[in-house]
Amino acid sequence: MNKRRQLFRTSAAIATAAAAGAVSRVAMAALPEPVIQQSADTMPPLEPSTGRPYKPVVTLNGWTLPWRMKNGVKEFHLVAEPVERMVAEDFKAHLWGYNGQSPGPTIEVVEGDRVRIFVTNRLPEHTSVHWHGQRLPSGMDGVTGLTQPAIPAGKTFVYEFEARRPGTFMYHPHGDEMTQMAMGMMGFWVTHPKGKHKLIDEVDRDFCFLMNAYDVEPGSATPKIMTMLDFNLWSWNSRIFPAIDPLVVRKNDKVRIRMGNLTMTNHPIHLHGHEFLVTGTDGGPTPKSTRQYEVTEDIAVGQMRQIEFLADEEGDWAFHCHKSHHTMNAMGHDVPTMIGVDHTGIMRSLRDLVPDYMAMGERGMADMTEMPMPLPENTTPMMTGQGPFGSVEMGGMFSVVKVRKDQPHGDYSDPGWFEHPPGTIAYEWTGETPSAQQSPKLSQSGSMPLAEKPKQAIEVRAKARGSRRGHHG
Ligand SMILES: [Cu+2]
Repeated sequence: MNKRRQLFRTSAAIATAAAAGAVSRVAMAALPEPVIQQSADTMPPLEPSTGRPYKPVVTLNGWTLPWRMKNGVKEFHLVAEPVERMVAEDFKAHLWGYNGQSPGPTIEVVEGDRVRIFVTNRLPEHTSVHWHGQRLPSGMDGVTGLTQPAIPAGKTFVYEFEARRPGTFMYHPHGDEMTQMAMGMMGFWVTHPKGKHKLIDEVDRDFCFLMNAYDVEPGSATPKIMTMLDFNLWSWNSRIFPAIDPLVVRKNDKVRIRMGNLTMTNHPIHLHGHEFLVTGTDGGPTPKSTRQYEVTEDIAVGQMRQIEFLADEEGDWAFHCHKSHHTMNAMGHDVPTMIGVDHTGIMRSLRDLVPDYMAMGERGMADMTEMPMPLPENTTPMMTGQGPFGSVEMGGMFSVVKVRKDQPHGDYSDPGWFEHPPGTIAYEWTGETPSAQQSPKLSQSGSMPLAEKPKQAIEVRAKARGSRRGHHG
């Protein structure tokens, strides 16, 4: 038994003792023992051992909550609590979550299942759980003040309903939501169809993750909860690339990816090398007549989407949010654009004042990935991720769909980088290059960046190397 679980058990035991023996051991056994997850790794699918059969999902950098059957009811135990989440290697965030991680565990049930969820509140304030998108009795909808009293700190509430329609859902608090969701409280829910469903195909791999966003000052660990739009960490399941696991599939696998958006903005999610169908939305499976092939699907705030494709092209395929600022990490917002600004003169005078001064971004921001700049404790570089050809220059909401012909069925382990067949990689032209004809309009107007005088004085802020990350200038 791990330390954390031991602690929980001990505190549960103390709580029992404090109630002057009112709660017997038998009563304690009335609750399923909470299962706590220590790892931020992608856990293998949890094959159902009881209840109706289904093909389980794989939660990216996450896991599925085990349950127990009690008199035909599927019982789960969620524990809302402060957690330490590894958002990236060497970057720990102090979040709130469920059962040891943020997001909480995925809950998987089958259409028609009777579900009972015990929610124990170990947060310093009250909470509730809203089962986003489900058909259920109004009093089970989890809206603090409207459909139930809040779950006070230290108390356990019980939710019970039938999972009436199959599809992709989420759960999150509905009480002090701004704080609790900014702190990472959310989880995924999948209701599998009972038997064959004419709109829900069987797939070989079924992935899911939530989109979330945090504002964590470089060097600190707790998100700023008042931030409304200017987040600096755009994450999938509270992980940022390159710490988001790849989606590993076997060539010709039929693949489903389920996503939910609990950030404050929309995310156009883009897949390379394949076309997909949107097979499910908030309302469940889409009618087949409405499906069209896409390579990008915009997912609005509070929405869930399912996409499906046949992975018939081998390779390492980028899969990411198409808002380019969402594939960045720990970014400062007040960095001026320096492209085309010649620092040469000013560099000399600035180096007299600040010996370590570095000019940033005069050729674009790609230099950032190669800059050996010391970072403060507990943060992560802005654009990283080493690929086989150098830096991927990405962070945030980015992963790789790895399609391999020799990936064993049901094996999710990382096969490494794709070995491209000879003659299939973009290559450098080494012959003659005819001198480019410059557009007459451009040369007349003299609008090349370096030739243009800035209309306003450009403010250049100098900071010594090793100063707080994200404020380069
Ligand atoms: Cu995005």
